[in-house]
Amino acid sequence: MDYKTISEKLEVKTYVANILIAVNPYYDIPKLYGPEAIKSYRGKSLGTLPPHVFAIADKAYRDMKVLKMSQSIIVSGESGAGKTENTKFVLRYLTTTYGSGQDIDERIVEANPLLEAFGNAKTVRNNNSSRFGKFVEIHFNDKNAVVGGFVSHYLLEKSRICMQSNDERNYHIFYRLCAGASEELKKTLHLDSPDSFRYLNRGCTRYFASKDSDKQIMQSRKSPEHLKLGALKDPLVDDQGDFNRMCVAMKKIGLDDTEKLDLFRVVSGVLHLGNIDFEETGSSSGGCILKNHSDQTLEYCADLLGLDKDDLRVSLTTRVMLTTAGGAKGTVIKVPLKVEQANNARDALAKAVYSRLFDHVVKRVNQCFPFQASSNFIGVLDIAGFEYFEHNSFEQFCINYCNEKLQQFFNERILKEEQELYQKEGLGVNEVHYVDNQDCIDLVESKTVGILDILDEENRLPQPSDQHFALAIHSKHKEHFRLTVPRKSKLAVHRNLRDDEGFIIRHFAGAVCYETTRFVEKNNDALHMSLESLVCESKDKFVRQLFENSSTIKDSKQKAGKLSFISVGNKFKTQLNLLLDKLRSTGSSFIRCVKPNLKMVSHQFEGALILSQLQCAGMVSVLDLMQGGFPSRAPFHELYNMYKAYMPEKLTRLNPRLFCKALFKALGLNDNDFKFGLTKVFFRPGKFAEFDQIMKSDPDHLAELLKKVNKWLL
Ligand code: AOV
Ligand code: MG
Repeated sequence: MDYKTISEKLEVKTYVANILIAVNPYYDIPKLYGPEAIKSYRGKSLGTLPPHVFAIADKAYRDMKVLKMSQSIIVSGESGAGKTENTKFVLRYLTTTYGSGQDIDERIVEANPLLEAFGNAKTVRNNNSSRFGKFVEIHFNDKNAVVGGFVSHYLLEKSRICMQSNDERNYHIFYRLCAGASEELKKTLHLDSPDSFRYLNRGCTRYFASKDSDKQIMQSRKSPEHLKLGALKDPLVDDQGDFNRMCVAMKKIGLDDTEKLDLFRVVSGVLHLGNIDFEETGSSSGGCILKNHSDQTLEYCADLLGLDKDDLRVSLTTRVMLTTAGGAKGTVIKVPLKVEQANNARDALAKAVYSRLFDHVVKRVNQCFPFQASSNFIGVLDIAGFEYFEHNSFEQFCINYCNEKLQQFFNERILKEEQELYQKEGLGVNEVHYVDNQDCIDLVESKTVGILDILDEENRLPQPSDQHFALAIHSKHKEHFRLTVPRKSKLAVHRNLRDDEGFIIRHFAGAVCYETTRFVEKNNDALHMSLESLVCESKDKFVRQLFENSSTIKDSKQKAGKLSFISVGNKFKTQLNLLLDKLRSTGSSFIRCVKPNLKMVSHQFEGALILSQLQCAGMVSVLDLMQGGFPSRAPFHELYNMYKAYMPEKLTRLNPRLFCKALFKALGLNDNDFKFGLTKVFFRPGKFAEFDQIMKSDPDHLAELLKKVNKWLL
């Protein structure tokens, strides 16, 4: 079939084995997801009704109930493919169908608008792109009714807080607050024209990597349209309406006005912080001072974050150092910062405050659906898929490492286990070859020699550098099959990079060239000591709480002078391994989301684009296996137990396997549709549902059929 025919035939969703492939339709189909649809999928076996995310959700629920085991649903796909929307459908389905009928059900659904306000942004790939990963658990009690929820979050993209690429925006909350706040609130928060905020009016700028220096230079690319609209207003996004919807959601999950104001105050504080400008003092000490016009901004920012404005000024323009010279060892002195360093300090503070605020939002959301006793949970993982851009940095490195781990899990679950089962059951199905990616995972996460540890080691050096880090990787892994130098790239943009500017990893989904500029900086979550102590001692209780568990501040005496280090990469590794342990302890289902076109429009299917996504998702190897495989199965004894009650007495003494053989013969099933293993019967795709249908038909009919079994046996 050519692509055109495929796209004409392609419906929104289809299954490969028990994996749902969901194509983003890019238009609302209320009937497909409405209350009627939700009702119709309740309790139905996979395959009885058209493929649907509700069918996967229901399967997870039934598996949880029957197997008494927690379940996970892993939703993957590239940016804009529909992961977040499908995740929301799963949550809505489960809370509507199996909820307790109390506030908790609604709260699990209504937590999303709040999380999205603080963690989503408009990008060129998706107007509502999640810039963090999440695993949402719905917990059930021993009667299998919803009792609560829990959200874990991963890797919020921090660079976006201070800078956005061309045509992209900062987090929604900033624009929503500017557009939706009442006049009074705007006055309290000193919110002026949103275009006047540095952190918001840069969505029309673009970074170009400079060839002759590692520095990135910024070039303004304001389009006339953009100037007219201003950075605040995006024609595709309704900030004011979204603000109101967000406030309703906040209320529903139980946030009171004080808490709401706390959030808005810190958001505004970050905006004002971004507007502080520095200039050289011109003195021999080489330091910098705040530009004249920044005084008012400094005051606003200090006021909103509960800081002393002079302390803030000093902390932004100097750094605490520990002298070792002239016998005065251990004396703390203040070293003036250059303009560029002060800019970095300001941005680092903004990122720290905002990311702590996001942590708080997640924590607060978790408090709104607490649970005491949980028997099992169904977790839904919504995390960015494999990414490959022209320029790839630390963020892509982390995301792709995560996808290697998830791919391994997918392989383990779907391919390895399937193959092993066929062998064990003696089905005689051909062996399927798939690439084991453990070597790639080791390259990233092994102790000492793994890239993450090499990076940490670099961060701990007195003078860490991105170049030294890149060279260290190449020298440690000269012969590694998965790793190579940029020169060997197929693409010219990468071939221009020197060995100390990047590295290429051959991922399961393709080779990606990572540019190591700013890896060292991005791997460090710690603030300069003086900034850290400043916020930790804020007069504002809320701000103080955000920084409560700050590890760096405790041993400040020893660390003064050194830039302390908190590893972003290794924290992610730890989180990820915990997540995988969790996934491995659950039963799993997979939803692979597909983006039909790059224009984000409905009814357009770009075949090559879709195919490459299916390849990246490991679907091709699954198809190979399933083509000759038997995705549904039922143990003989289960079938036997299920129908024992209908059997004449003497037959109940029969061996379950023999009974099943008789049953299938009597039902007149086609021999090609199933296979008998040692302990189970295996069905070709879709055939289990047919069988299930027959068995679930009316009792008289079933009795008729069982009589036939009887006859055949005798
Ligand atoms: P993503 O989560 O996979 O991207 P989303 O779930 O945000 O993608 O989907 C992107 C957009 O596609 C949504 O805002 C909707 O407009 C549309 N869409 C997706 N699924 C459906 C559907 N089932 N029906 C109607 N419209 C849909 V990212 O978070 O960027 O990786 O970081
Ligand atoms: Mg998303």
